[in-house]
Amino acid sequence: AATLARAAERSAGDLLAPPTPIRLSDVVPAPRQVDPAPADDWLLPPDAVIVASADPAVLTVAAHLAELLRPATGYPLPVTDTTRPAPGGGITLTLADDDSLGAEGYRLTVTRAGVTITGATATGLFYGAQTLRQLLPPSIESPTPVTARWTLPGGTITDSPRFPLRGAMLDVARHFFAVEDVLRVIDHLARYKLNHLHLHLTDDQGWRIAVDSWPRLTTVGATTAVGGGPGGSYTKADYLRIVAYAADRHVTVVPEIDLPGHTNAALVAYPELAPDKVAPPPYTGTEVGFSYVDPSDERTYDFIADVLGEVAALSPGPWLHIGGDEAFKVKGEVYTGFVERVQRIVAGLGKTVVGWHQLAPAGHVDGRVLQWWGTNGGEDPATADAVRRGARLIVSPGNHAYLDMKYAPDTPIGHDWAGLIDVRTAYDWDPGTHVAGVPTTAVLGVEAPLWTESVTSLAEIEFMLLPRLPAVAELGWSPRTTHDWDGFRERLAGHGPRWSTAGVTFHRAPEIPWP
Ligand code: TNX
Repeated sequence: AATLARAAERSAGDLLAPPTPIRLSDVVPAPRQVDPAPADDWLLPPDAVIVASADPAVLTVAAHLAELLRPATGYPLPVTDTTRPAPGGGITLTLADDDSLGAEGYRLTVTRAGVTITGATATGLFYGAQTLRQLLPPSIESPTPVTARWTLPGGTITDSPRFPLRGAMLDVARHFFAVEDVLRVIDHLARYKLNHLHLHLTDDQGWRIAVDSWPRLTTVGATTAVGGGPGGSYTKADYLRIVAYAADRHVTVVPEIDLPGHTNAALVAYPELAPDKVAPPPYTGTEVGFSYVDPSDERTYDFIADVLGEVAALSPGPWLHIGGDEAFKVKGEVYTGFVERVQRIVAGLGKTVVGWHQLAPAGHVDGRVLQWWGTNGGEDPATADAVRRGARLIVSPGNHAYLDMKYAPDTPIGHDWAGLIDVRTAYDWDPGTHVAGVPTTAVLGVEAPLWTESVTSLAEIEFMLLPRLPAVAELGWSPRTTHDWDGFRERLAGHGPRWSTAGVTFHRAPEIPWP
C-alpha cells in the first residue's frame, strides 16, 4: 500500500517535468524495423484531420485514434473518408495489399506532410495507431487539454508481430472485478499490442459467469471470494459488453471454465456434481487441489456440455479454455478419460481446446493448445510429447510470466512460490525456445497470467501489470534480434510519465531509469 501511495505522489511532479523529445525508436514493444528521418519531423496542427477509407473497420480505427488524441490536444481531429488533405496535413489510414505486413502488421511514415499508416488489415492499422500515440509526448495521455508541441519524429516504422497470440489472464474468481475494471485492463493490453484476454471465470472461491441452465452457479456459487468478500458475477450482458469492448480493440476474449478441479463453488451450488453428492462448505481460503466434479457421473458431462455451450455461444473467439490444472484427486486414466470427453464436447461446439499443460497426457484433438505454466525452465517430456502429437503451446512460465509473483521481497502484495519476478526476469527469456523439445514453430505465443488471491482492486491489478506486462508484450511481438535489456529499460522508462499522466498506477521498479 505504501508503494502504491508513493506511485500516486510522484504523478504531479511528472506532469511538470520538461518534455524529452521522443525518438522514432522509443516504442514498446520494439518494432521490427525503424528508419528515422530527423529532417521529416512533423508538428500536428490544430486543424489536422484523420483521413480513412470508407471501410467500416478502418473508420472504427480512425474514430478510436481520434478519441486517443482529442482529450490532451483539444483539437477537433475530424474523421473524414475523403482524400482531400487538411492545410497543415493529416493522419491517413489506408488498407493495402501488402503481404509483407501480415495479418497484424503496419507501416507508419512521418513526413513534413503528415502521417500515413498502412496495413493489410484494420488490426494492423489499429497497432499503427497505438505506435503513433507512443511517438507523441507523454502529455498526450492527459485526460484534459494541455499546451504542448505535438511533434512526431520523422521516418518510417515497418512492424509486425513475432507470435500470433499475445495475451494476459485476469483471475476474476478469487476476487471479482467489475466490468469497468476489466475494460481498463483491455486498454492496457491494446496499448502494448496484446491481442488476447484470458478470463479465469470459475474457481473454488466463486463462479463468475451466468449460466441460464444452471442458475445456482451464480445465485449461490458467486457469493463468495478469497477472504470472505461479497464476490459477484457477470450477467450475459456484462460478459458481452467485455467481449465487444475487447473486439473494438482487436482483443479476443478466451473464457476459462476450470475443470475438473477448482470447482468448489460449483459443488456448493449443485451438490449432485460432487463425488459424494454432499455440498461442501463455501471456500474463501487460498489452498488448491481439493475439489473436483464427479468424473464417473453422466450428470457431470450434461453440466459441462450446458455450461460450455452457453459460454461458447457468448464468445466470438475460437477458444474455450477448460483449465485442467491441479486436479490432484483425479488421477491417471480417470483424468485423461475425463479430459478427452471434455475435449470432444469443445470440438462439438466448433471451438478449439485450450488448457493448462496438465492436459498433455490426454489424447490429441484437432487444434488443441496447451498453456505451459511450469517453473523448472521448461523440462516436461509429457508436454513435448503432446506437441509431437500435434498440440501447440502458449508459454506462461510461472517463474517469468506470472504477474502475481512479487517483484521483490518487500512487494506489498503477491506470491513468491514461483520466485520473485523483477522486470528483468519478466523480460530476459525466450518464449520461442523456453520449453525443451518444443520447436518455435509450435509456439502460438505468450501469455502473462494474473492470479488474484492477494489482488483486490484495479490499482492493485495495475501495480502488478505495470511495468511487467510491456516486458511480456515485447517478447510476444518483437523479433528476437531486437531483444536487449539495456535498450528495453530505456524505452520502458519513458512510459512512467505516460502512466502517471493517465492516472494509472504502476510499480516504480528500481531497475528502470524513470525520468
Ligand atoms: C497455481 S498456475 C494455480 C492457480 C493459483 C496460482 C497462484 C495454475 C494453472 N494454477 O490456481 O492461483 O498457482 O500463483
